[in-house]
Amino acid sequence: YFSHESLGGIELSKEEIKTAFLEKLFYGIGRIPSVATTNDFYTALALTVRDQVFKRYVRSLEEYAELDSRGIAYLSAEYLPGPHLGNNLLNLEITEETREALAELDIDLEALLEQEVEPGLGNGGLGRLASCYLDSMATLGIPSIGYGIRYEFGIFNQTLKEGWQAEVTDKWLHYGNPWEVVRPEIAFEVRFGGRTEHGKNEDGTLKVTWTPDSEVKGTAYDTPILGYNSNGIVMRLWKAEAIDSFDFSAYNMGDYYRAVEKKMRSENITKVLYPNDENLSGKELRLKQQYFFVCCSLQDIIRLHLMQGRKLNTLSEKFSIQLNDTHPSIAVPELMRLLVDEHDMEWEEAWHVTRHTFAYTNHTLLPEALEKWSVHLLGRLLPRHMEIIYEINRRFLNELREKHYTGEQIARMSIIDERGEQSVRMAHLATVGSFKVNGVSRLHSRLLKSQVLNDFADLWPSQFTNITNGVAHRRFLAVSNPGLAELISEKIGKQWLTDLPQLKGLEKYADDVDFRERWMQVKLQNKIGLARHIKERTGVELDPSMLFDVHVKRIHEYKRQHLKVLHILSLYLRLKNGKGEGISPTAFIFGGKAAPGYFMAKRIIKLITSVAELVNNDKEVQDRLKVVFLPNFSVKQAQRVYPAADLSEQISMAGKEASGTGNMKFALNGALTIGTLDGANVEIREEVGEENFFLFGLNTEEVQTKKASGYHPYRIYDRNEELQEVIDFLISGELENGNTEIFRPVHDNLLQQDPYLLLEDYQSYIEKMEEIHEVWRSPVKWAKMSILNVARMGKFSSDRSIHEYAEEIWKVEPVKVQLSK
Ligand code: 26W
Repeated sequence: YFSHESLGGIELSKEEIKTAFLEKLFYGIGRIPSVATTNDFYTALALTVRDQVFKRYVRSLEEYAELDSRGIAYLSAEYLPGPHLGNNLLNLEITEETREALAELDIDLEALLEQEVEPGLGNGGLGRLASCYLDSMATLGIPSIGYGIRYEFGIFNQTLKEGWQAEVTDKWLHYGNPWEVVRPEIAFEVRFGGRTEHGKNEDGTLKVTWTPDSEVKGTAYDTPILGYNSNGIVMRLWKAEAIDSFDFSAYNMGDYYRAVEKKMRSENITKVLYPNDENLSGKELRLKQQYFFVCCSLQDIIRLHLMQGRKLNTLSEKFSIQLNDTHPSIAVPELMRLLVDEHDMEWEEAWHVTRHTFAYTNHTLLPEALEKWSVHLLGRLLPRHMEIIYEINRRFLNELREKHYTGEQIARMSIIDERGEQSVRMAHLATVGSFKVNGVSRLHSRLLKSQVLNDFADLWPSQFTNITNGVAHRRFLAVSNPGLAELISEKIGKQWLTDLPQLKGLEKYADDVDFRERWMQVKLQNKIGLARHIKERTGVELDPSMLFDVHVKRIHEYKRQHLKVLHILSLYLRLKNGKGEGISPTAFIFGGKAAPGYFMAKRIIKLITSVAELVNNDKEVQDRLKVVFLPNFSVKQAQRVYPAADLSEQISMAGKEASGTGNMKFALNGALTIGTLDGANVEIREEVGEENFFLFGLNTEEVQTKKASGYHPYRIYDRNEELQEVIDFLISGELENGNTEIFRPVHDNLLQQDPYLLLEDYQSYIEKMEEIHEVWRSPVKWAKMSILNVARMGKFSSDRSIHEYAEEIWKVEPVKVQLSK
């Protein structure tokens, strides 16, 4: 079954899969079927599939090396790959053969898929986007490596305790990880602290030596990422370890325990992912993580470059390095250090190389999420880098002075923020050190240019561009919604798997009665599946014929989960007051994690679970409203949720959500959207047609005008009776056994500041929801809108995004590997 002919072109028969699987079970993990556990079976299958994945990956590597092609390094502190097995089966096109092979052994493929623990190496949108991009880079044949951190503990597992979020550590490696291979020979040293000395070389040129006070080693762990019926690339994650000399040095052995302690301290660097998706001020370990993975990655890139027999001054001709937000932006001074200090390049030449190598993607406009590191901390941890940053800044500010910038402008644009404690503005560093800067949706890129980085956009207009985000539609439609995928392929063929705009071909079936019925039948089956899952996890029983109204994403005030809560309470009170005629039976489904230290976000989770308790236990509203908070939202959960959603909630305050990608996954699975003109919602609405999108609320300009002219939430409350009732209800005690204080912080925040304009947008939201409930009562209309949404989502594949990065930013040609070679 490993015949050489099958190298590349993989056509595995059911029999071959069965044989390979049994051999892996026996020789790979020492088990026979009669005593094997589900995890044994899962691991054996994963290993079987991994062999095939490696064949393709090795084949691609050969091809890339032979062609000496331009390559891309994607630097991201976060990845959320989701479960690998199902996606790899799809990419190898052996899902059905595998299912049958296992069935003959009395093993259910679904149970094995369920067994996989996903690597939760990210917080949310940014990490998932990185993984979607690796999928598309592999599929398109872009020679690339995704570099990151192999956190031992990923994002915490969320459980609920009396309705509050509780965090449990994520031991994702406990059962082993069959998808990765360690590369002990690919390891680099990373240094911290100490001091620098400025001396002279023999030829009189300046020579800086950095004497660190600690060192660690980063070792590569590789996970191959396969494209659909095509190439493979690698996700290379670094794990921190003690450097070898600790183990051998006689000095340390004399003080054995101190040496071991040091070893343990080294390993701390990659111990845990910070579970924050906003500010993280002053966390030294976080800066260490960032530098650690950047340092290893750049050394690896230079190794690969030199290995091909090239000179370092041609680095930018052979590599583009994409910075996923500012998290890896310490790469700018690090590359300068490597070139100037370690490879004796002149500053000007090194700067030319650096500035032609990096490109920077910004993912947020929120001021609290823009990274800043205090000069004190950065200077202590990375003294040489601090010097280099000062030098970069000195030269940059001189350039501005030559252009007659005012003192005020210069202070605003400086990489060093001199207000209060001196700090390094990482977005400025990344912008100055890159040849391109992009936002992640049209609106976001416009705001980036006109607000956050406006001075830079004026200075270097052609440096700024937009690449609207996209999603891996194979994972989020083909793998996770097989019913819909099959129905689609039956009508328009399978081309959409690599060419999403082909979905357009579905438009003509929107008026086909039979097709509409089958369409809604698939949705119903998915809802039955999700309802079963929710019953198991939460005990709440949902009637699948209800409208499934879903709000899943990280919990954040700007995302306004609490606006949804206000809506639910308004419906509840209407029903209690006998005014519920217009209400269609609805199941409200929430999911999402809150940063452990984010007080308001955690309070919002408690609010949701309290409302759920109240509503679900009230006989009077029994078959009209249900509310669930599905704990531990993750890629795996997401793959169950999107296919079962009728309505997608994308209700952030306009101007705050950079793009959103959940919005795309919902619409791709036939959910209709209620949303504001924020992030990529704008473009989704443009694509699907305004008549197929439920719009509400202020737009970005209106938000800004409202705020500038003085916003008084109390006045809105004062004039809206129903809103009053809802807001008062928060502190009535009815939500929490007479406890009137528990939701007072939410109540007071809304009445006093309401920074995200919930009260302002409330009425518009409520009215749009009434319209939605009316449309829901017309299944024909709903089905048509749903079909048209899917048919018009072609733009939002990450294949399109990556194609744009390749053409506009990276200037890299795809290399399609011949599978049948
Ligand atoms: C400092 C800690 C930290 C960690 C992560 C700060 C900020 C982040 C990210 C910027 C949070 C994030 O995931 N941003 C999301 O990125 C997505 C991909 O571009 C966008 O679709 C979302 O709108 C954006 O919120």
